[in-house]
Amino acid sequence: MCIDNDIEDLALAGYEVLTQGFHVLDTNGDGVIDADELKDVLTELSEAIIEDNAEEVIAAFDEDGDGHIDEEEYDEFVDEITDIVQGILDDHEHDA
Ligand SMILES: [Ca+2]
Ligand SMILES: [Ca+2]
Repeated sequence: MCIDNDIEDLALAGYEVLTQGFHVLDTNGDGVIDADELKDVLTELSEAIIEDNAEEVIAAFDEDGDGHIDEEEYDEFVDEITDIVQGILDDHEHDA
């Protein structure tokens, strides 16, 4: 499934935003990250994911093709995301 790469790209993009550094999240430059700043970043990320990929993600994990993700399909989705994120973290540890 090509969706795997899309999800990996998204997970990587999110991870990269968080690892770009403190100053990227500290948008008002006051030296601390507050809840609003974190919320803004997470909102932007999730909006990008929702706008670009919601239908593709549904299609990729909707194994019985009914147009919805049921609980079983959801569990597989979470497993997949977990594997991808874990893979990214493992790679990162390798590089460090
Ligand atoms: Ca701040
Ligand atoms: Ca389904």
